[in-house]
Amino acid sequence: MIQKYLYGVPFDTESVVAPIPASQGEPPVGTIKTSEFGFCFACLLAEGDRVYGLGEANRGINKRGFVYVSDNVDDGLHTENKQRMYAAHNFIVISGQQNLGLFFDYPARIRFDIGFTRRDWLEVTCERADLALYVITGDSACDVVKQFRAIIGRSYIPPKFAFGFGQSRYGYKTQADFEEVVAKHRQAHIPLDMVYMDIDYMDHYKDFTVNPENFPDFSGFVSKMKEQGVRLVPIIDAGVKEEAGYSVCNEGKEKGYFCKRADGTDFEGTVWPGWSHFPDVLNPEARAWFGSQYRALTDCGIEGFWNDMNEPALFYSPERLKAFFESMDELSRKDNIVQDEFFGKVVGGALGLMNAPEDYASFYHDVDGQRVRHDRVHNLYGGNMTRAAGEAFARLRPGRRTLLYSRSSFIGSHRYGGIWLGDNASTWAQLLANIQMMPNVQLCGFLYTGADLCGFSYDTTPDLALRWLEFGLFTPLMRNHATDGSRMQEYYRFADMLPALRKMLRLRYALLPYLYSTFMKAALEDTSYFRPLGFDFPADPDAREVQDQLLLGEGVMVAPVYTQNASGRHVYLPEAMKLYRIRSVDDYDTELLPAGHHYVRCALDEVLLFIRPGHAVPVARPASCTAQLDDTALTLWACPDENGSARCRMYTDDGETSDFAAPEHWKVLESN
Ligand code: MIG
Repeated sequence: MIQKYLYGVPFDTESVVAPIPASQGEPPVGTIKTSEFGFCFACLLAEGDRVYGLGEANRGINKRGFVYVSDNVDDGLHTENKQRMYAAHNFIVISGQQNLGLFFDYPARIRFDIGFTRRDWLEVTCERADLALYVITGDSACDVVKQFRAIIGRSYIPPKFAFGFGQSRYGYKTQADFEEVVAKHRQAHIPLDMVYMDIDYMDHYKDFTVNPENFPDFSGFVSKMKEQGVRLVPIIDAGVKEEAGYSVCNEGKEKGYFCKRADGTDFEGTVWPGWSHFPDVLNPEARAWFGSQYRALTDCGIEGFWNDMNEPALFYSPERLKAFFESMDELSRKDNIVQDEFFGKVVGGALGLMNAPEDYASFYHDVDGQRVRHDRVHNLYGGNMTRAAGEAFARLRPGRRTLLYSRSSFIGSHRYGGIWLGDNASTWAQLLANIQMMPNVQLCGFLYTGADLCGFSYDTTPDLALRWLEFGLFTPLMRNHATDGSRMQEYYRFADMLPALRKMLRLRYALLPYLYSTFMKAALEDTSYFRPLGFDFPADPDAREVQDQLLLGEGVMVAPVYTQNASGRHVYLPEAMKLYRIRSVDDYDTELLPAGHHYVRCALDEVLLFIRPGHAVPVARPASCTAQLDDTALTLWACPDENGSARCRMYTDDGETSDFAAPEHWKVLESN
């Protein structure tokens, strides 16, 4: 059952699409306080309660024991102390004696104290008491999530090529750079479907332009790559460069489609292009206009994009930079400064220029003729940039699927695109974070997700590259991405690991019939792709505790190794399962393991896949790209039930059009 409670005058975030009448009175759980100082929901947590959700957030699958803040920020250092990330996914599921979902439909900063102040206490607070609270009760955590998914609308479905492997790096610049990356993958017999274009493909970081010297015939290049089975996927940033003569800038200014200062002039902030304007994607007209700009690239044959810097990130505003320089000027005239001045004004002043709350409070959106200050709707910005693109693709490429994912998001934008998990680092801790974030992100509706494999910042190592791939090969979005200046980490660079890396990438393609079917089921039936073990085995205390194994679709469990120099790991089996210890699609051993605790060997070049009783996994022959994949010639990996049979519900389609409903997409494969 879903109940909705309204407080004050909520901003219409459009997160929820189902019409739900508002209930009167108090919610069935917790206490609520509202005042001019804000809103507070509080309730007791029972000893055994797990708290799932919050999507893209720090720490474990069970969020208990920390404080999390939804206040979208461009912060690439995801250490355990951090409270906020790029996204606002304000949905939690409390699972224990009862199963309860809470969705706080609120567009600005909101704080979740989940057993941080007191272990037995949950408190959710925000500054203004204008919001909708959805309370969902159900028989199980799965049931609660399914009900939630049904009211927020169907998750975005990418084209099938997006389930292939994508190579990316901040720093690829010229046509020759991209050609080299493609050629080297092909030479090394590494499958490849996408190469990502980071900001250096643009002309001076101007959105929707392509550097004419580096790409003399861009359309020709796009189709040449496509002939080789490779899609080029360009990045689009939120900030539009201020430059006389740049048509996107001119038009946006003329039509009044950029965010404005209090005095009505166009707000300016600095990001990669230098001084930039921010399209007012909360205004439907401006959103349609910004979305239509993608046409410059779809007209060249581009079929996919990633949207970046859309929290929106602000390096600084001209006003604040000037004020900072003035205060430094003043300090520099002193003979000596006290340490408070050094740390407060010099260091703090410089760091405080970025993503400053004062800047977010200094510009406005135009929503239905109302002026809305940005900080009051801050968390909706990135998701509405994604929506701008998603809505535009429905016009520009009707009936076709377009690859799209975003860095910043809120629940609602899952209908228009996926997300990647932002700037992680090449550390083992971040591999675990990737594993732990996946189920929570997905229960918030974002099915098409993944993290930068190998890690984005710092230097990766060959073993981390391989171990991370051994998990990444199961994630819907599988992309290797790195920052400029870090160690080169294309998979073909790791001579000693190459045979194993290649086998793992080929394994991904072999598993695509299962992974794609699982994704489509999750999207079309509001079920899950990844989920915590506690969802299926809530009565099993050991299963509920598991923080580093995931159920994957109906029939599979994964247990990745995420520790350096480990050649095995502890695995908990809530039921008997068949272990496939895989070195490659043609080289694996199997073992039927009873329920219980096991130490399972898993050498560096092996991956563990567990199949549940009665289930089968269809396996294809690996291919060099998704277009080459033959999903008619399948073998079944299976764990028979007590009657000796195993099944898989398989989904196939053309991977390009949006006719999902046809019953002929489905068939049941059986092994006896
Ligand atoms: O300020 O475009 O998260 O994936 O490579 C950095 C350059 C801007 C941040 C993205 C990252 C991308 C990078 N961008």
